[in-house]
Amino acid sequence: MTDDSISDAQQGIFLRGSKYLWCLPHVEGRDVARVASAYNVPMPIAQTLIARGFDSKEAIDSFLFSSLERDVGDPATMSGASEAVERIEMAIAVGEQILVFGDYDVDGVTSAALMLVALLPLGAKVNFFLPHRMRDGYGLSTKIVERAARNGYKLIVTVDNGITAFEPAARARELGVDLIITDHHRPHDELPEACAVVNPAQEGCSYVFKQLAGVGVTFKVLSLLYARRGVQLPPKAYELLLLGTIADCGPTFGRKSILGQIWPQFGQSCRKPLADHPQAERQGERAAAFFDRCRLFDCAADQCLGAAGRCSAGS
Ligand SMILES: [Mn+2]
Repeated sequence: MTDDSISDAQQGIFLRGSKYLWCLPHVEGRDVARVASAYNVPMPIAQTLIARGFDSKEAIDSFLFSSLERDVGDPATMSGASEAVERIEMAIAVGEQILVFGDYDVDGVTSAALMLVALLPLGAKVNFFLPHRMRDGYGLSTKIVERAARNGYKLIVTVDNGITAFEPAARARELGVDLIITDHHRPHDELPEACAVVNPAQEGCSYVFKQLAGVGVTFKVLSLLYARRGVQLPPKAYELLLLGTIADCGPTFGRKSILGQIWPQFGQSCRKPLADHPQAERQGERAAAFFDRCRLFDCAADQCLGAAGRCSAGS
């Protein structure tokens, strides 16, 4: 913020960082103390919770202690998810070749990896294509569809892209290649013609949480597939979900739906490092340590995986 706006700020706490002057919203000291003692969390965490609107017991409980049963939306309520699952099941049953078409950013890479990690153990004949940032550009193209058809693919599943792939969808139809679109970007008024379009942002989709990353949408389709088979997703699926989610849309990470999906499983892979955390004994401190790790993780993911998409393939 600029110095001019400081005088406008009615109340609040100012903190001077190395680059910015931060204005923290004013919250009642009494409320901060009450939340800090009720949840056994440090005062700054209590202050942040209240400042961000988590001021009732229900809101704080839901944020800090989400559960899969209580807080996670049913994937069957996501428009197109059932159709997508049925088409993928058919491809597995008859041994059709499936091409997963991803994206070059962290969300797109983890979405494609998640598809493979989940479909390969089910016996799917599945391969992936990640576009080259410069050579292929973003999103499914008619060129890729034509190449996939030439190489014998009968089903293309887009992840983290495809919601505006009108021409590629029409070309796939002409070539007898079925297309499933899974995406989280904002749709246009019309949708591409495809076997199934899964995107919580599309009109009429009743799935409750609209801000899923691409990897979150991929996860919901796969969790429906696995639920219908009565089996558990591989643990790796949750790590990829976490990685893609925090790298793609940090601000929505921590919303109860996302946290609810990944907390129990990620808790397992984090158990050792968190147990090593000197102050990780109590729930609130575990949560704080968890978010610290996520911030680090976010940077690392963007730096390492995001950078990979900017590099030339080299030799
Ligand atoms: Mn994305």
